[in-house]
Amino acid sequence: MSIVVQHLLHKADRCAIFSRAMQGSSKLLNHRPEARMPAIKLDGVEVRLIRLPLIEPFETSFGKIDSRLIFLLCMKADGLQGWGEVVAAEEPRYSYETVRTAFHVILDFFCPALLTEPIVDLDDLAQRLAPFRGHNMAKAGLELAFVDLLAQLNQQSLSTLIGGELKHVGVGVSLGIQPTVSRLLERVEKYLDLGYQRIKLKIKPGWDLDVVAEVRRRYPDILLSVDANSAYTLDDQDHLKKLDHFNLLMVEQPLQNDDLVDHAKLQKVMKTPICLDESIVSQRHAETALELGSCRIINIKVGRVGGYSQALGIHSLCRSRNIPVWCGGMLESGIGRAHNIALASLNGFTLPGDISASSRYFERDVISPAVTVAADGTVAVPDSHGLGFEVDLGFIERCTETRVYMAR
Ligand code: OSB
Ligand code: MG
Repeated sequence: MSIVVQHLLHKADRCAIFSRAMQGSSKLLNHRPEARMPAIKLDGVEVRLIRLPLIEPFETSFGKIDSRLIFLLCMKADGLQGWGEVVAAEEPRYSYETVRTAFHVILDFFCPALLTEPIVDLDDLAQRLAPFRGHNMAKAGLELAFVDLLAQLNQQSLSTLIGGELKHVGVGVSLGIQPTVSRLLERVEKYLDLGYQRIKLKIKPGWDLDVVAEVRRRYPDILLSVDANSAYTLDDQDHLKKLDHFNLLMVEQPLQNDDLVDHAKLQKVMKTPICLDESIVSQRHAETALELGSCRIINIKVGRVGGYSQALGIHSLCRSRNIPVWCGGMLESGIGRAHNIALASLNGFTLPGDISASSRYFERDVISPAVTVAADGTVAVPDSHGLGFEVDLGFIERCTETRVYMAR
């Protein structure tokens, strides 16, 4: 096993993460199920960190960001390159994972577990990462890259490979907290004019009922939802119940990020469907949430749940229980977004996803063509092999702050 680290843009604070020598692969991880098809022997995995400025700052109940440090993964095998993205942020606010924790676990543990022996299928990959607790976003990045490889090897689109049937997916926009209500109303108008099917407003204490009332007054009939990113507790239930006046499609993650029980209590007293985001980190959590009645809708993010293997399971579970699901977003680059589009093409994704046009996030995207939203608020599901978009390597190369290549 060899590793090459390149610091392209030197900064003192970035060096710490490279200071440790690579560990050898663990003997515990060599379990492999019976081969059913030719296994894929990875030549290596490349990690790149690239910084993309956001077109406008994005503010939620946990803070404001004006750029994304995008974590790209490229798996190489059989002369092909499979691309994935780790959606972790720089700070552990939405989740405990960060770009640095993902970098650490991928290079020190996950890659060694995958490079030692050929990978039979997605299940095999998931099984080899399963002994490592948590770090779902890091695991998902590898699953995405692997699924892109599989799709190319099978000469299928990502959507076809995972069983997607929709040719166009409905999309909405997630609008951050704005400096003023009038700024927010401008944003709402802009995205409605562009055709987006649903508007989601980020809320927090002090930016909630009045703001939602104003948007609803201006737009009595639009699909409107709110996302609190865990900014309240059950003590706020009387306040949260007032959201029932606004005919919202859902209220997303009102309570603590790791809670299921209080959400069930809240759902009992609220008419508006609760949608869980942060609280659903695996299929098991989804099963428990449905059992307890913690929500009536689930937002599926491949990153949050650890990749396609869990996301597909949650989708099937929800379909069998008539629970609508939709595809969440993490301000991904086009690579992560291409995977989101594929996921959202599954039949159970009946509500518009947080899948916006590339131009909603970045001046320039890492794929071409850029993702666009049609006037009817849909994004076309590509049918060419793999991601369905060209990866713009020249642009990626120019934006790369750190590149690491780990070879078998
Ligand atoms: O809670 O859905 C969320 C972005 C980063 C972290 C959490 C969330 C979000 C969004 C943005 O709402 C969705 C998008 O990518 O457009
Ligand atoms: Mg959310």
